[in-house]
Amino acid sequence: MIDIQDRIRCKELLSKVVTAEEAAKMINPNDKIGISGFTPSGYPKAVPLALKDRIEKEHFQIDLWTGASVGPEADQALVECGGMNRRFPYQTNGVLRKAINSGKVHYIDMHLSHVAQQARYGFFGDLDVCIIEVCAITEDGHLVPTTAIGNSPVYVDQAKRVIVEVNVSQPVELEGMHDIYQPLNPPNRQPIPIVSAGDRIGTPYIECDPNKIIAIVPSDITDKNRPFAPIGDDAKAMSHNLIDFLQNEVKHGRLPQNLLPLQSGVGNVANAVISGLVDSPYEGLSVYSEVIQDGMFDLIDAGKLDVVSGTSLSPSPDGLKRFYDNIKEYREKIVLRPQEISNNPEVIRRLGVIAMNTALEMDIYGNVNSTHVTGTKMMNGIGGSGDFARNGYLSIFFTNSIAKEGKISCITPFVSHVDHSEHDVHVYISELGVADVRGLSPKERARVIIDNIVHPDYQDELRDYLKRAEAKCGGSQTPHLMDEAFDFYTRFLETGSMKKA
Ligand code: 0RQ
Repeated sequence: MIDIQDRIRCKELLSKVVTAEEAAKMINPNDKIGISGFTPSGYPKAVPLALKDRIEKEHFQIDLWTGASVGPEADQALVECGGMNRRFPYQTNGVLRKAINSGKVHYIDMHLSHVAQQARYGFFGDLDVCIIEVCAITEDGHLVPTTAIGNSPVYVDQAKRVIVEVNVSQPVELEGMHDIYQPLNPPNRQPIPIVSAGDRIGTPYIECDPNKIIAIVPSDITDKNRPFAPIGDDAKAMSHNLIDFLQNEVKHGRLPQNLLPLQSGVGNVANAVISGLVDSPYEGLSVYSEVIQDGMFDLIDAGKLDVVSGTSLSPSPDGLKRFYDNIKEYREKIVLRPQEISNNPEVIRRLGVIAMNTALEMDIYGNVNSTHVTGTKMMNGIGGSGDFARNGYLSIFFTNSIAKEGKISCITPFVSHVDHSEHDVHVYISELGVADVRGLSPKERARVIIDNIVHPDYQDELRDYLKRAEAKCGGSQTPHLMDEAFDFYTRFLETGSMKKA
């Protein structure tokens, strides 16, 4: 058995050490289970795998609440055995995605900052079990998380029973990186006292009543982080466009020389854009975000980034190795927080965060779809993009002008699903240019968007749509041809391409 004795510093808890199989037996059919983990990091692995084995024999289902996406040991294994009934608030697993889009799993796609408060208020019913991955248990029985915090504090607090996975693949040097703070419920809530990105306001552990801990399970299964795609020319072009835009803001005094705290979303584009800042003139940068990806390590190594606040470390496998190898240096600059604090609207607005997220597609008036492929199929989820986009000092969305070798225009007349409305976004950036729509009316916005970020193959059709919509609707605020607004999608579904024959 894996030796975890040194990591359990509260010696009376040693008697609770059991195998993953024994812990999985303590879970009941139909239980609501809240787990640690945010982007495939910091999630429990041994117990979900043992639970899958049990479900294969006994055939029952559970509901799974997380921080954000978790790895295949939970999001894939529990789907493949037919054990997952309900899942929220965010996922990125291909097998789970398929199950959601074929009606086999109920998926609730939520703003990530909302989950803790709603769980605390009982919006989703009572939480039966929390399974949390830790790197150590303190002398008082408190829990030291690993590479992600997510919703762990509230799940530990709310669950009737707590199962702890002590993972020896996670270094004990993680201790001290976390900053746990839980707001009180209204009307007793106080201002969250974070006034700069690196402020520490809480404890380095999650408080837990040792009597609630029913099992402690040793594990050495590693986080299943995913590699990023190589940084392509389009992502490089978006990054250059961003830097040009930011330089102009600094020149006009709308941003300080070291900018304001940066937030960057998930995925290849977001990672590439952050990496691109290594070649920018900025120094003394700070990050107030949720995920910490490889690009942030690049910026730290280049001496350009002073502090990074997030709720999870979500690097590629190479990036994780780089972090572990240099943990002593990186930990000085990184603060990990619960997601209700990393994504908190009050703090984001106070700090003046520059919010940078990625769209699947958007429309000529600036509404953004981040989640639904051609309006119906769930991709990942809104994640924290709404928390940051709505509350940022500057809200920027990136999109490629086209997808699927040009068969899809990522800018259409009327977006097929709205996650971020025209009211939430200030600037749109594609590989072709920047559409800065601050202070513009919808018709002005549409022209700036079509002229600057739409692919030439689709510009004429969108210009023609706008012209005819304006003619038909007179001077109306937001002209549309309702019978044609979704033609791009019907054409794509019928012919496999949005291009006119
Ligand atoms: O498809 O995977 O088959 O190649 O979408 O596209 O260009 O690789 O972009 O990895 O940056 O992901 C919006 C999904 C972008 C992500 C999204 C296809 C494209 C490709 C991926 P393939 P790229 P990225 C806080 C922030 C929501 C959550 C969020 C996301 C695949 O950024 O999930 O922002 N965001 N959280 O071909 C059909 C279109 C398309 C399209 C691209 N218009 N129609 N398919 N694709 N445009 C973090 C958290 O909350 C944790």
